[in-house]
Amino acid sequence: MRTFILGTDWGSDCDDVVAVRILTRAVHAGKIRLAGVIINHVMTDSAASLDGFLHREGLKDVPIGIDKKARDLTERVSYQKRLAQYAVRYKSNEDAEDGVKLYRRLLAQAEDKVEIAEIGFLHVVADLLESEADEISPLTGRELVRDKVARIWSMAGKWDEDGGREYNIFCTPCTRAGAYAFVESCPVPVTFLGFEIGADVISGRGLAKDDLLYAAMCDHGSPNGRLSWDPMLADLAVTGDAEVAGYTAVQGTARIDRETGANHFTEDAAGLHSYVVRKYDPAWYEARLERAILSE
Ligand SMILES: [Ca+2]
Repeated sequence: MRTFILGTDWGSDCDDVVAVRILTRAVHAGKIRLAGVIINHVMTDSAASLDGFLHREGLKDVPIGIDKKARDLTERVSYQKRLAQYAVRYKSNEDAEDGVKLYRRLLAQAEDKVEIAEIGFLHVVADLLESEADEISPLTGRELVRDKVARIWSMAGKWDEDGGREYNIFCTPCTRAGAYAFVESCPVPVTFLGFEIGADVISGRGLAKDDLLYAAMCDHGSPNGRLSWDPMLADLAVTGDAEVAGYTAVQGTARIDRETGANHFTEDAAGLHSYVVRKYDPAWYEARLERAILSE
């Protein structure tokens, strides 16, 4: 079975919660295993709210890591307090392991290659790549990723124009530097799903009023659904095949401008990077996401 580690900027937008719903339903359906979640945007109730949601989703033993450096990111709380009420294992961020250490531990322990789905900022994965050998593993982070990661799926960038800019990359100097370092040094294939993919696709419209995901979306101010960047990345990653998930993949080499966060792309059949292009209209993806969100 394919194993995933999720990276998320859990907190500022509710599309991360929709994405986690898609992943937890995929776990229950026996499609994937979720080995851990690393939070890369730290707020007061980050770990507790994620733990609470995972427990309510029926996943009770997923380890949570967090960016202990928590550099220059803003606080915009919406659903955290509500979800934190259900926390069991992680009552505060102090209970969560450092994100890089958890990545290293999960990769060192993995018997088969895993995949990383990233629906937030890229600076913690970049820190993983730059990490040195330690008590967890004699391998550097780059060696661990090379040996233990099959592919990284990243919701980041804007690929329908040269010089496009997208939040997960340009948000702060920290995220820009992280995205730049990640793209330059990641030794395994990366599939990007850009801003343009989810910008007119709504998900989370068909939820029951007693669904905790619905409550979280209301807390965010999105009772009628939300744009679908992270859910579409989750669906693409779980599906594991761009064509089947409704996309054409463009292969090549991505580049990030460290100062502005602008992205560039050079097509190359041998490149390690790809970005996806939609094949269908928004309704096709909305129906697909609704099935993934509501499946038992
Ligand atoms: Ca996100």
